[in-house]
Parts: sequence; structure tokens; C-alpha cells
Amino acid sequence: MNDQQDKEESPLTIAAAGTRNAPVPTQSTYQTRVADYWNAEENPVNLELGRIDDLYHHHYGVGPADRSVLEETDDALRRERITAELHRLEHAQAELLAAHLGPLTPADRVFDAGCGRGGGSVVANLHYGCHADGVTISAKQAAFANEQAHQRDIDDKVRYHHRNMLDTGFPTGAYAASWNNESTMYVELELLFAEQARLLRRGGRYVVVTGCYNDTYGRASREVSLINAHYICDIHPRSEYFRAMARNRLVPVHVQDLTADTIPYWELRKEADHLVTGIEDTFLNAYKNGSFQYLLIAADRV
Ligand code: SAH
Ligand code: GPP
Ligand code: MG
Repeated sequence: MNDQQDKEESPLTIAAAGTRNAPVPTQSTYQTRVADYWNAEENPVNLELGRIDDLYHHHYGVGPADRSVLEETDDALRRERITAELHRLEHAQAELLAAHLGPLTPADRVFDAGCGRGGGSVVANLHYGCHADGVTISAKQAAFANEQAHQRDIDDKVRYHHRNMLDTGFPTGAYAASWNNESTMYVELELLFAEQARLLRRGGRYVVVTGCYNDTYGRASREVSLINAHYICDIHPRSEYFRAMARNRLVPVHVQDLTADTIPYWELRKEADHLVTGIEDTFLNAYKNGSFQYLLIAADRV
């Protein structure tokens, strides 16, 4: 956090115009509670996986799981092998998203909306050599991610900011690509896509990976509501993504239902006694009863 705005940002700031002396919150009470969650979050399922190669992800995994790790008889080694396999699956998800951002050159700039501890922007930088700006509502995550970028010696190109993704203050049209990896359920999609479309240059690429509820099921299921309560979020229906994109100059070019691809990750995570958080069965039930889907959408900014 080395630019002026980040240093000065606090929940209460003075309005620039009109009500000069009235303190105006730059984030809602809800957003402050979300920030509290992420400032306090230290789940082993995130930290132990991240420590393996200093790529810290806050998203789930995709692809076939090597369940032979469960047969390991040495207890410590078994835990280690399960942790490594879950990390491999989460990393595969990050790689899948990054592959949809390109082609990009090292001169290009990308925007990581809701960047967590920073893994996604590092993956994009490793792929393309590009510049990256990540934003998170958690000051602690932004500081952690900047320290990681410093350790990797990529802090000249990859920067994290404690900002609101709905109101970044970043320059219009400055980005060749941008994404939300499991962070759209914290915001109103109309407001988010308006900001994403503003930041992207014409012809830029936007990618989202998200859990959404399935319109064909009806409304949000019990499981979807439990996931919302667990993370303090508000999962949108699938339809809302396409409606809000169409209204904001984002035209889908690729849609992929990743539901079947993410189930092996949850089936394995469920067996990881040293890592479970208690939400595993809820995800599996939500996916299996058809009320919830894991989706990737890539769109062009027109
Ligand atoms: N994309 C990351 C992290 C996903 S976790 C990854 O794939 O690893 C969700 C993230 O969204 C958290 O970092 C949280 O701080 C962020 N977030 C939630 N609401 C936000 C907001 N209004 N502005 C910026 N970040 C927000
Ligand atoms: C992933 O973070 C979870 C979210 C960002 C919120 C909900 C996402 C949906 C797809 C509904 P995490 O890696 O911190 O979660 P966990 O601690 O459970 O691994
Ligand atoms: Mg996690």
C-alpha cells in the first residue's frame, strides 16, 4: 500500500463536494463486516495450502483429484499429501481463469477485483509478465499480498490496494483484462460490472468464476442460504450475471459450467480432518441437489 489514497483510506472520510464537513462512509456497514471477516480469517485450509509455494488462494479447486493420497498410512505424510493435492486443484482453478485472460503482453495491465491474499495476480504475472492491480476490502489482506509480491521481487509490477472494488478510483480504460474470482457474491452485480466496464479498454477481456444459484431450481435453496451465512455473502442467481453484463457492455464469449469439475475437490476436502471448516457437506449437497452451480464466464468489453 504505497500510494496516497491507500494510506488515507479509512471508513470515514470527508466528502469532497457539497457537505464538506460531513463525514461520509466510503463503505457500508455490511462491507465493514465483510472486511472484519477477512481481517480475522486464518483457516488452515488457506494458510497451509498457501505455504507450499507462497501462492495464497481463496477459491476452490477444479479437476480430477488423486484420491490415492487418502491411502497413505503414515499420519503426518497423509496430511501433507492431502494438503498438497488440494492446493494443486486450487492452483488449477487459478490457471484456468488466467488462461482466459489472454493474450496479454508484459506491457498490459490487469485488474483483480477482490484479490484475497493475492495468489491470482501472481499467477497472471507469471503467465503473461503483465502489471496487476488487486483490490481487497481487507487492509490485512492487502498488506499480506504486498509483502508476498515484495518477497518475489515483483512488487514493481504487482500491487495490492485496500479499496472497494465498486469504486476503485483507478483510471478509465487502463486495463487489458480483469476478473472476479469468487468475489462477486459480496457486491451488487450492476454496480460491479459498471466499474469493470469503466476500467477495461474496448476489446478488453473480463472473466468471472463464481458460485451461483440455479434459476431452474427456483429460488435460493437451504444449502445456498447456509453458504451465504457462512461467508457473510449473497449468492446471485445465474440469470443475474448475464442480465447485468448485457447492461454494461460485457458480451459473453465463453461460458463453462464447472460444477462437475469442482465436486472431486470437495469430496477430497471433506476427508481432510486437519483442514475441514464444516462447510464441505453443504457445498456437496448444494451441487448435488441442483440448486447451486460453479460457473466460469469470459466476456469481451465492447
Ligand atoms: N479472488 C481471490 C479471493 C476471493 S475471496 C482468490 O481467488 O483467491 C473474496 C475476496 O473479496 C476477499 O479478498 C474480500 O476482501 C474481497 N471483497 C469482498 N467485498 C469487497 C469489496 N466491496 N471490495 C473489494 N474487495 C472485496
Ligand atoms: C472462498 O474463500 C470463498 C468465498 C470467497 C466466498 C464464497 C464463494 C462461493 C463460490 C459461494 P476461502 O478459500 O477463504 O474459503 P475456505 O476458507 O472455505 O477455503
Ligand atoms: Mg480456501
